[in-house]
Amino acid sequence: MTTLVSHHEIRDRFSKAMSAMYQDEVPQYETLLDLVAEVNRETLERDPELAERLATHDELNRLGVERHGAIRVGSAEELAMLRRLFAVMGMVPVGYYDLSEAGVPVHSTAFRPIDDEALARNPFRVFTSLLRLELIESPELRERAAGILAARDIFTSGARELIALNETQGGLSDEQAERFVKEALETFRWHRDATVDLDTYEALHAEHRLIADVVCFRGPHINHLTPRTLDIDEVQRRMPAAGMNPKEVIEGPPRRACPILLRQTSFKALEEPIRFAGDRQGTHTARFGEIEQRGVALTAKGRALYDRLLGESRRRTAGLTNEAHQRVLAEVFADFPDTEAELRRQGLAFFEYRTTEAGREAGAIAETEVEVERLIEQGLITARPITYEDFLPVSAAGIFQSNLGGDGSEAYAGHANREAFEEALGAPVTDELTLYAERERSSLDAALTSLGIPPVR
Ligand code: OOG
Ligand code: NI
Repeated sequence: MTTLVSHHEIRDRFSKAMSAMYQDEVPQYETLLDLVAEVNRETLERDPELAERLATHDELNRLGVERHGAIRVGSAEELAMLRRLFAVMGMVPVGYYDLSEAGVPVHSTAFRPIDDEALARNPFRVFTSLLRLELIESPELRERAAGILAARDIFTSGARELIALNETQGGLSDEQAERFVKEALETFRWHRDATVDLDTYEALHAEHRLIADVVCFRGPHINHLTPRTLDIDEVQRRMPAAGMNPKEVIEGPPRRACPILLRQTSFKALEEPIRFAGDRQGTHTARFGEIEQRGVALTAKGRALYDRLLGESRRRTAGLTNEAHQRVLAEVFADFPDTEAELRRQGLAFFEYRTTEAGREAGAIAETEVEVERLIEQGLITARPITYEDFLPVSAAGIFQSNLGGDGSEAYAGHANREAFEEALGAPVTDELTLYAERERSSLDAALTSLGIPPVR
């Protein structure tokens, strides 16, 4: 019998190997990691309460390892194989994101771990986009792109073997896992040589920069990695002095007492030298570094309010500097409750419940009709915000665009097509709201049961 290492162990090793490779390839990313670590350290020193809270909820461990990456692929076969590759690391497709509306001809999912323990260990996620060739207008160019994509194999034969082995064995041995990490990493490596000549690159580039990025290279180079910061405003402020060129505005909600969803910014993509077929030199701009600050996951009701307020603010923020942009956002988001109790009472955000020491001592409670808020006030249970583990399509489009250059934000007529995406993927994507709701529900049931109260329905 082969002893298998856990999928989570493999994910942890892989994410570290990926980070080391990217620091090596993009030295500015290493600078960004240092800056984020410095700001996180200072934030925790300044706010011991936050430090304590993160520590008691298993969030401190993951802070240092936390990151996400992003890749873009060109065909159904590539996407389906990636699904099997990520499964080796306990990562499954969660969520469907349509970016065509924002003028980016892709749709996407995030491969990520889903259970609590796995998230606490290493929540590494990869935002994965599939190019929508059907949105290329010229049939001739569309066929050329499809032909180029069909001729490449973005996986090593070693990776393919180990992925199949994982499926038959239900996992990998330690030695196989080591090899897997090395072989899988090859898929995400940067290539200075394009597979096409400069003319082809330019034709595809003229159609959309992103199409050239996906089609003209041997593989889907990792295009950014993203550490998690506790104070994104401060990192954004310090970026220029550290030699980085930040994108204009921080995407997502404004700064809040109770952070919601996800805020993101990046340093802009670097222009890098490329050798094209036929030995001509050129450049390509794809790779950048991003940072994120995560807050509480919102319910469907909370998300609808977020989307409405963001929509309102957009009309007023066009072309503003980050400072002014954030001021407008703060004003508009005054309508979004900003205390945990209010977020809970109005059913806007997801929480995880636990019985406290006092609750355990109190034992069974006589009444059957008890309000959760009262139990919290009495100190019998606690509620903590469940971290949002996913992405935001409007923010993602902003990140795409600031790194693709130009504003190119004309919407494609093609709309969301989740069925086509799942067909290409070879599996349905998991609904993220269901995951948060289940986590909340089961934690509340357990807490109430421990107090002898029948679960509320
Ligand atoms: C993905 C951009 C989206 C995020 O964090 O929202 C993204 C890409 O540029 O491929 O990474
Ligand atoms: Ni990202």
